[in-house]
Amino acid sequence: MKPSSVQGTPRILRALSVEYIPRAVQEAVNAASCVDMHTHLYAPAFGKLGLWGIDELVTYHYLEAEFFRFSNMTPERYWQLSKQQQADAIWQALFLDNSPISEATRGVVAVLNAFGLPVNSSDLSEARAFFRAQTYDAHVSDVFGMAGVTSVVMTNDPLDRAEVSAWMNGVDDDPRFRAALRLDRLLREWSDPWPLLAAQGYDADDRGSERSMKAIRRFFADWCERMRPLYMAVSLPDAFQFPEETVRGRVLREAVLPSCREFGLPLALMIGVRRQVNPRIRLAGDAVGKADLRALEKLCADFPENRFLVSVLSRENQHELCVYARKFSNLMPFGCWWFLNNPSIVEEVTRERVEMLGPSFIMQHSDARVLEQVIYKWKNTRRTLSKILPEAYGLAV
Ligand code: RAT
Ligand code: ZN
Repeated sequence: MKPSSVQGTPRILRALSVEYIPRAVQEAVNAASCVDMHTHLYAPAFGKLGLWGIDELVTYHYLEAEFFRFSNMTPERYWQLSKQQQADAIWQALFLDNSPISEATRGVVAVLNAFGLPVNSSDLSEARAFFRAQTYDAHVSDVFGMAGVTSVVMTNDPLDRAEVSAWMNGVDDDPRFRAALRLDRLLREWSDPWPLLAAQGYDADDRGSERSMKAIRRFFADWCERMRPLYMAVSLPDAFQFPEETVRGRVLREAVLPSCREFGLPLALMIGVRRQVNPRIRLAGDAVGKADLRALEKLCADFPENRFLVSVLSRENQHELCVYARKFSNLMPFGCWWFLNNPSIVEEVTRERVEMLGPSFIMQHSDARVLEQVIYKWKNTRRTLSKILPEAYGLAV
């Protein structure tokens, strides 16, 4: 497996004397174009599924979580508001009544700045007028250009009704957007995927029977042909165990892993999320827990023909992940996910990974849910890399 983001200039840097390294690194990092390997963005063909513009930026669930810390408004009342009213309430609470100094609020300020829009205005009308004047397709190219991103990988769940109908209507090939086949509805314990599979004509049951495994493998084969995904992916709780004598354990072992091998796809495991500790705040209500990475050890050791892309959500699991990556070459750590995607933690985690793995990992993905977020998320990633890499190269010469 070849890591993508941190490769490209070592020989040049080795030939430089120490004092030129920071500048050379900065130039290389700024000039590099990125493939954003995990986002929640959508190609224009998916219509309304693709989120963009000021109201979506301001109501990003990272900001909603912060809003409820400041506002007296109950979540129940907030969910009754229109998107625009929600954005107005958040703008007032986080940007006018308080200082926008958190990572998520600074991100909105950075996007406004990037488009030359006012950052201290009492309302969002000018920003709304600007975004209304854009068409999504052309705007995507502009935004990717500003972020230095050539393409992004979407998150595509073949059991999600809205997605299924978009795919069934035919999705034009768009080289800016690649697919990833997301397995959360199939593998997560909260979901009941069987009626959804049956509705698509796959006769699977909740007992993990042989017939069921065959049906799920047919489901994968059909969706791989339709989506042409770059990888399969699933987010998993901190309590994730493998092997596990449950239906999920069986589906993973007897359907997911063999299909990944058959189609030459890595499996992305995003481990450590504790879903809905506060359901009142919906998407913002998920938390984190330290996972037992022996499950990962078992997967890497027992399935050497499978490749695993792995991100762990807990800061406490990061060092262990690096150690496992040194043991198993079929394990590729990627990104600083969700609550880790803050400059101080990205810096710490990336430094640790460079020290333990050299450039053999994927430094970052944006996880953007709203198109324009790639601008600030990749800008911040480049800034952090420009700080870390000169130190690493400086110590190497
Ligand atoms: O970072 C996020 O936006 C989270 O809500 C999740 O979507 C997470 O990234 C995931 O892919 O499960
Ligand atoms: Zn995500």
